[in-house]
Amino acid sequence: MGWTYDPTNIFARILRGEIPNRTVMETPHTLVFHDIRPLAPVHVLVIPKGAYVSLDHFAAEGSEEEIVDFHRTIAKTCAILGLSGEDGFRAISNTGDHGHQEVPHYHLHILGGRPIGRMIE
Ligand code: IU
Repeated sequence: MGWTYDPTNIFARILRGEIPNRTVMETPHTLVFHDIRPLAPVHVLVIPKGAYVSLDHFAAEGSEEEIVDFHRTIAKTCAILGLSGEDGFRAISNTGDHGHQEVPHYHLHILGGRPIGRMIE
């Protein structure tokens, strides 16, 4: 598959420090920040720092180090934000046009702090 990364997308600009964000945590490979339009009491976005368009792009072409770091960071984020108990949370990755992805830099939404319901619209 060929993925073309647009370096002008808003999350690339956040990663370059051109736009501020409310950071939850950061590692050499991963950034977690609060969504500017939260849909739940907790709504954060986990993004790789590398130039990946989407979940499938990251899964196919991310290095093992990046992929492990990304997922360990999810676990740490859940602990920091109090989501690791039995109440749980939802993780979503909107992908492409059918998935209604608006920002073309891979991001995983993590939503919690209330029952999220069956689907997010
Ligand atoms: P997507 O539909 O999965 O691509 O959602 C993008 C998300 O990025 C959406 O929830 C926005 O509120 C969020 N967001 C943001 O946090 N900061 C921004 O500057 C912009 C979008 I633009």
